[in-house]
Amino acid sequence: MGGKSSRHYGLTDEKLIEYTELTYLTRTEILHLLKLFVDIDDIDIEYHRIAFGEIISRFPQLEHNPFRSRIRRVFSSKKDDCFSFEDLLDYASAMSDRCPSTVKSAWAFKLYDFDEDGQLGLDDIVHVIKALTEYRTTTESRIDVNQIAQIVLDDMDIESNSYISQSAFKHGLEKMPDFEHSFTFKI
Ligand SMILES: [Ca+2]
Repeated sequence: MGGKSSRHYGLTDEKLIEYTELTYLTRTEILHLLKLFVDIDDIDIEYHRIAFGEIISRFPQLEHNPFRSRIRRVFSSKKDDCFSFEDLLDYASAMSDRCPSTVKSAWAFKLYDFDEDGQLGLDDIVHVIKALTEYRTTTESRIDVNQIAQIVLDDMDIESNSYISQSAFKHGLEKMPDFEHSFTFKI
């Protein structure tokens, strides 16, 4: 090709501009992610995929994320435990502090839907609480997770069908000031 178009680790200027338009990330952030994503020359950035374990080693801020196994699953476009560069951008964009809370809550809903049936039920909430309490290590040693999950569900089950709907979930998150802070990925 050659020509005037400059390339950044295999990414054309046009593609870079497209990514700034399609994500909540700045050009600088995208280039920083690209630099960490690319390990060798001459890869095809559009098709190159990196094992999630390798992603964690390059982005250690993910290592202690209690939802890392769900992130690996939900943001992997091929569900193969690997990330393409665009998968990484999708994740970083969702976690950006410029990402609106409606978009964040939609991603959070997917992350918390452990059994992937498109709804948040009691089992999902149990998983969420377990993930969050693992994160906090030593507080009350014996908490009845099922009981807490049931209370959360009862509180947010607006349609009385034993599930938390997308809109009730979004509404519930708005009442949690910590949510947006915890749902971030500092680049
Ligand atoms: Ca579910």
